Amino acid sequence: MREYVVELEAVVPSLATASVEEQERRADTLLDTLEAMAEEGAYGIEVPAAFGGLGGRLGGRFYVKAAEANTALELGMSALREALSKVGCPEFAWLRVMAEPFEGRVFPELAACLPPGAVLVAGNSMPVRDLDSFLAPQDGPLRCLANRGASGIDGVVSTALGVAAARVGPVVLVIGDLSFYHDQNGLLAARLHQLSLTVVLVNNDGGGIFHFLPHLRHAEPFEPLFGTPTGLEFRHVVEMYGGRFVPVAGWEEFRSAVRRGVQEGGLHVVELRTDRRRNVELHRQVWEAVAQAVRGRVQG
Ligand SMILES: Cc1ncc(C[n+]2csc(CCOP(=O)(O)OP(=O)(O)O)c2C)c(N)n1
Ligand SMILES: [Mg+2]
Repeated sequence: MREYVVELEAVVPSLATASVEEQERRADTLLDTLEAMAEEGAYGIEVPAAFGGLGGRLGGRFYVKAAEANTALELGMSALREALSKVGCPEFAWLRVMAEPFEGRVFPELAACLPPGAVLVAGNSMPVRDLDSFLAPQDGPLRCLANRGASGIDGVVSTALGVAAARVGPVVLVIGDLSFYHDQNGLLAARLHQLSLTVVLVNNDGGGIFHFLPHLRHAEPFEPLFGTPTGLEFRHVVEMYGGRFVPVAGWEEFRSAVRRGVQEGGLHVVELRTDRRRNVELHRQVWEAVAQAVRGRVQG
C-alpha cells in the first residue's frame, strides 16, 4: 500500500448559476461531509478553505492509501461522488483529476508559469490541438506560434530554435515524442549558436493522435503501423547536445523545471510521460463535461 494524493474538482451545473452565498453554503456542507468521511477512516481529506463562488466548483484533495495510482483515483472519485450526493449535488459536469499527467493540462500550467513576453511554440499532432482546446485567453502577453505547413511533424525543433534565434523573449516548445525524434538533430543549432530553448517533451511513446482517429478501429495491426512506439530514452540525445534533461512526475515539478529552464537559459528538455490510451479517455471526459456545462447554461 502506498499513499497517493488525488486532487479532484467537480463542476456542478446547478450550482454554477446559484448565488455566491448558496455556493458557499454548499461548499461548507461539502467540507463537513468530507471531513466526517475522513473521520470514518477511509480517506484523509483536505479542502481548500475558500472555494465557494467559483462557478459551481467543488473539490478537495484526497489522501488515499491504495496499491496503485489508478485504484487511488477510483477511491478518491467515489468519495467525492458520494459526498456530492450527500450535499444535494448529485449531478456534476465533470471531475477534474488533477493528479494525472493529462496532456491537455500542459497549456494551462504553462500559462500560469511563463513570464510576460514568452513565446510558446506548439508542435503539430496533439500539442497544437491541445493549445487550441485548453489554453484560456490570457491577461498578460503570451505569443503563440506554430508551423502548421501541411501538418508535418518534421522540422519542429528547428522551427522553435529559429524563433529562439530571433531573441524576442524566452521560447518554450511543446512537442510530441515522435516529432522530437524526427528532428532531434536540429538541436545542434542550440549548441552552435548558444540558443535558449525550453522544450516540453510530451512523451506518450508513439503517435497519440491516432487513438483519436478511426484508424484505431480499422487498422490492424495498430501498434506497428500507427502507434509506432520507439521506447527511446531521450536523455542521451539531449545531453549529447549539451542540454539538461529533466523528467517530471507531477505538476509542481513540471512548473519548477519549466521556470528553471526559462530563467537559466540554454537548452532544457522537460519530459512529461503520459499514456496514449488514458489520454483519449481524459480528453473525452473533459469534452463531455464542457458539453454538459454548456447545455446546462443554455437550458438554465
Ligand atoms: C513528416 C510527417 N510524417 C508523418 C506524419 C504523420 N503523423 C501525423 S501525427 C503523427 C504522430 C506524431 O506523434 P507525436 O509527435 O509523438 O505526437 P502525438 O500524436 O503523440 O501527440 C504522425 C506520424 C506527419 N504529419 N508528418
Ligand atoms: Mg507521442
